[in-house]
Amino acid sequence: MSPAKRLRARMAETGLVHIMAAHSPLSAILAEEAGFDGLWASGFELSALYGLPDMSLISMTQHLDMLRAIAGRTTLPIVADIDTGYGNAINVIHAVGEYERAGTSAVVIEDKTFPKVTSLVADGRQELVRIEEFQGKIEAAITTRRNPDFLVIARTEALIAGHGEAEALHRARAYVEAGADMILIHSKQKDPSEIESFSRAWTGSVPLAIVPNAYPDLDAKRVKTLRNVRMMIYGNYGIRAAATAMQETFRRIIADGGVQNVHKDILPVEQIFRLQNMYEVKAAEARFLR
Ligand code: SPV
Ligand code: MG
Repeated sequence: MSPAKRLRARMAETGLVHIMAAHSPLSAILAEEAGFDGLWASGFELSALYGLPDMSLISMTQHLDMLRAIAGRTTLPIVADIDTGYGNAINVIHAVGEYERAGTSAVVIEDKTFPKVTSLVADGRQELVRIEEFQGKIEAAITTRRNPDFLVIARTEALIAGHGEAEALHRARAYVEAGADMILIHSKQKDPSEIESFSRAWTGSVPLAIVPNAYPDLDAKRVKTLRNVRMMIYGNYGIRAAATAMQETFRRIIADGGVQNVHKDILPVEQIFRLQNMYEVKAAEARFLR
């Protein structure tokens, strides 16, 4: 079964899949071990990994290189955040071909103009493309995919851009008409009311995906009371967790004048060997090096 088919099956079976952001193969391995249903190849996380803002500065090639490395070290389905699709519908055709060949199970394309600005920043320049233009991008993605199980998820930034629920619903319906398999509805409001209201008002034929970055109170239990949400994407939790741990450890090393205290609070190197597949490689050495 293809990873895309597995992702669809898991969504049907559990009613809600949990997709963790991954910015590297190591973070993907840890997400798989923790029990997530899939990975989010997040633009925000990869940008942050490079020390850059999430503003279309990371190229498609950089994102694909990391995604291929991730796909090589995990069995989880990957949902790729392809931002605006790197340009117009022609860029989308190229991108979807590349992402599907790289082993992706789904792409999320958002209806902002290129170059985009990250959604959650205060006073971000949030401009949306015309509905017809974005419908063309969705249709281009649907036409390009080879595996019919590959999901094309249309993300509307209407709430992020301050256009309100009616416009968000109008856009989402138009994107379903164009063939989208799911709608990702995003919000930067600190409480979940905007997302809960949208979800209750949604009568479209496809399910919703959400990214509870700004409104952390919306947990899985609460999401399940909403009728339509089938995918929760933990959009920046991998890089924030990694940065928190590194910041704390690095500060302690400076404060302590050495690693004598921190060493017992971080993973022992044997655990890193395990995550690196060192022990399997050693077994192969014993078998094949003559
Ligand atoms: C990402 O993780 O890149 C996302 C989610 O698109 S957010 O940063 O909240 O827009
Ligand atoms: Mg993104």
